[in-house]
Amino acid sequence: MTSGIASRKPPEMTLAGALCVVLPLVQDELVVHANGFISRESFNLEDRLGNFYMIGSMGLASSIALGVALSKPERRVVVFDGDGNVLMNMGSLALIGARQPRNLVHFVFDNEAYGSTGNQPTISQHVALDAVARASGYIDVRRAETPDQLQTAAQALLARAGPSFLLIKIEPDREARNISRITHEPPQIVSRFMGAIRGEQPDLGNPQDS
Ligand SMILES: Cc1ncc(C[n+]2csc(CCOP(=O)(O)OP(=O)(O)O)c2C)c(N)n1
Ligand SMILES: [Mg+2]
Repeated sequence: MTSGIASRKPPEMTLAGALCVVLPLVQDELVVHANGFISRESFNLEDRLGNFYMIGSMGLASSIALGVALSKPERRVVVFDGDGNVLMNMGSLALIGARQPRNLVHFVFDNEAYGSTGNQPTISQHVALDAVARASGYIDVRRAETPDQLQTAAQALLARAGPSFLLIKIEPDREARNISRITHEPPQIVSRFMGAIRGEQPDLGNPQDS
């Protein structure tokens, strides 16, 4: 008899691979990133003024996103979260479900590990985070295990009213990633993000714009 774990198909995506599918779909959304490699990988692939990178504090990306979503209902707010982060602050799922922010889309990159600190296993293998989100009251909950499923689900959720939740099963990075840290200081991350919330455009110094 094979165990559930042994018979499970390995995920087809790395974190970077999954971000490469999702990032082209993101337009003027505000994106709140969980700490660690999720922030760093996204920052290195495409830094945006509308990106908030959580530095250090685990679990809080979804809480910050909920606050922004409730105070700016006209803006779509996306969370790039990790399984370890979600497990650390699972009450945030309940609060999002209870408050029903229609403009909040919650993506969870689930590698079943604390990838940023050396792939120590989390318990997301045993706790179906999508089922927790559904029970908490998210109105559209999906799971993606392949790039095609991710593309279809992310596109749909970014175009619909939420709160919605997408569990993206990814493989842990097998080798240590030498990926650069966020180069902005925390106060700069905040002021850029506040500017993006207010709809300010970056000053690119292009004479054609004047
Ligand atoms: C309270 C707290 N404990 C531990 C850490 C160290 N730490 C930083 S990122 C991280 C792993 C986060 O796991 P997950 O959300 O699954 O994201 P992944 O690293 O797998 O992409 C840990 C343990 C921390 N920053 N804060
Ligand atoms: Mg993880």
